[in-house]
Amino acid sequence: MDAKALQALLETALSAVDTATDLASLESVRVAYLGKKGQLTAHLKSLGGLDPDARRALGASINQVKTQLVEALNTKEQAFRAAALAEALEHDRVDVTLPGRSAPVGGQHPVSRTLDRIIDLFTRLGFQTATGPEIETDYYNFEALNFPAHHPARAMHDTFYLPDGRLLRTHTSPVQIRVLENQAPPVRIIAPGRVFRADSDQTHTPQFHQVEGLVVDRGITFADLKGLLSEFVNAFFEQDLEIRLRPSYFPFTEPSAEVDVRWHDQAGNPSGWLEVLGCGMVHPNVLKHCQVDPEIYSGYAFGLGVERFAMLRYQVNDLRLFYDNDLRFLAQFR
Ligand code: 2NL
Repeated sequence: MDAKALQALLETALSAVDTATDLASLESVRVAYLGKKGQLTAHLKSLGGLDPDARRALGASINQVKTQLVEALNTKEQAFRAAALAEALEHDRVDVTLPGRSAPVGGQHPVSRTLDRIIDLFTRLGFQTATGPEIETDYYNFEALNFPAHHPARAMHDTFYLPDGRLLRTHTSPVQIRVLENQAPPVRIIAPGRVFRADSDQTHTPQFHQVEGLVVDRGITFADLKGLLSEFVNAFFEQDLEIRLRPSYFPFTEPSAEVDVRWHDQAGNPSGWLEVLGCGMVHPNVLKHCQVDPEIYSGYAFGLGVERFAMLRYQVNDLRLFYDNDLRFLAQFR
């Protein structure tokens, strides 16, 4: 290949660039000359067979041609891109009158709604809300609540223990113990919160929510307790419900009782008793642990499971639905 032939090749290539009509045809020109099997590439490969002087001279010329061609290709490409942009700016339009696409709206979880509702009702009944740590010591979760050291009631609680001997609270009673230690009666509080028990089946999840209540003052009686619970149950279920207190046992109350409400079927006929709460008069040993004199003060306490109240209010028949986080379930509570 001589200089003349090289010049002819350059001219043919440049005119091909010139006549390219779009980016695709421009790309085929680039491939035809500069691709792996392109014409210019072939010439560069053939240099190997020449003697050094000829190789140097022809190599320089080919590279010069290559540079010119690349420059022409780039200029043309930029022109095509600029034209495409100008065209798009000219003809593409955004219809600002189109309605927007709405983002999906979330809702409050049914357990949170129920918890808020319970707190709201007790607030109206004159209760302050107290909170405390989810990790507790044996003293606040058991000892101060009159669980004897090796009492089987501790085992009943299926406690999660930490390696250092602390534990995940099995009820929110420790919150109330802390308040009673720090605040002289009258005390009128609820303690809502997360609690933990190593128990899992259709009716138990290892983590659930509880609201406990505590009232300590001079002259507090079991009748005060029953009256309060009756008010609360009627307010929560928005109907006049009959309640029944059935004798029970908790280490921290004496006497202790389970609270049943007379439930009604769809037709409004009574369909039996349903247990909804546990309660009792605060055990004198619990008051003593908090430096409260049981000769002067008395108190009542109660505890309820928030998930249970949520199931009754929203007619949910499986506790686990609350924690599957299936949006088809949750969307029903917006
Ligand atoms: C239940 C029973 C109950 C209490 C909780 C309590 C707290 C203190 C002192 C005495 Cl600081 N008692 N709490 C009393 C009776 C029952 O809960 O079945 N809960 C779901």
